[in-house]
Amino acid sequence: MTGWPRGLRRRRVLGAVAVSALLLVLPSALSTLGTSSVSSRALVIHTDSGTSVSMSVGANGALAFAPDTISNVVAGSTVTISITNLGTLPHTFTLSSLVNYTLPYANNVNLTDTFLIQHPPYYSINISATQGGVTVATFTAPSAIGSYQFFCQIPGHFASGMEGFLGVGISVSPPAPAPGIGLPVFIISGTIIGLVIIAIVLGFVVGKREGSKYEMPPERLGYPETPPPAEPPLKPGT
Ligand SMILES: [Cu+2]
Repeated sequence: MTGWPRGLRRRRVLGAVAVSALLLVLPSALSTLGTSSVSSRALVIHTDSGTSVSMSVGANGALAFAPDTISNVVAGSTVTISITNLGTLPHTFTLSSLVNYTLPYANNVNLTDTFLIQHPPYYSINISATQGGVTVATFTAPSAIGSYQFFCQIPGHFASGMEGFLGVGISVSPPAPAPGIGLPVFIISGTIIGLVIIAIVLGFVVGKREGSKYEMPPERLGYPETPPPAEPPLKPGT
């Protein structure tokens, strides 16, 4: 290395910093993309006669309820949930009978079945698989104050994050993201994309460096101008 002009060297360092920052941010950005397909919206309305909720499932193909939280339901009041299926898969809205208990995610896709045999649901309804179909669930809210988990009973759906919480007399927070395959897949794909970017950048830098040996005019690199090649001697008679 025969000394790079300062400006060029600074640009290379800045480029390396930018690529490193991208590599750090990319996997988490991609994993955010993967998990934020359905956001919770304020569609819970409380009136004297109870709580009414407009909910959708299967938005953008996601296995999720939107919203996935129903807060501040009055104990013993009537809850009416209108569930629109935006996809074409069958689902269930199944409300746990256990107060302040969160069924954890597990790799066993039949986990909810096992759980529900031991703890029959407080309420459960099949959601029509017809795209655009609306299923109306009406039930009386539990009498005990606290958080009640609801989920989809179709095998694999709960494990993919199809769940939420109903708060009786309290405000509830959305469930933790499902571990699923989403995060590892996005970390792996993010890493591959990062490696490809490194390869492209390295190829560009090395190529430029090799090319500069032959193509970059010395005066542009700030070197003293080399004398022009000696002209061939004039042939006699011209
Ligand atoms: Cu489902």
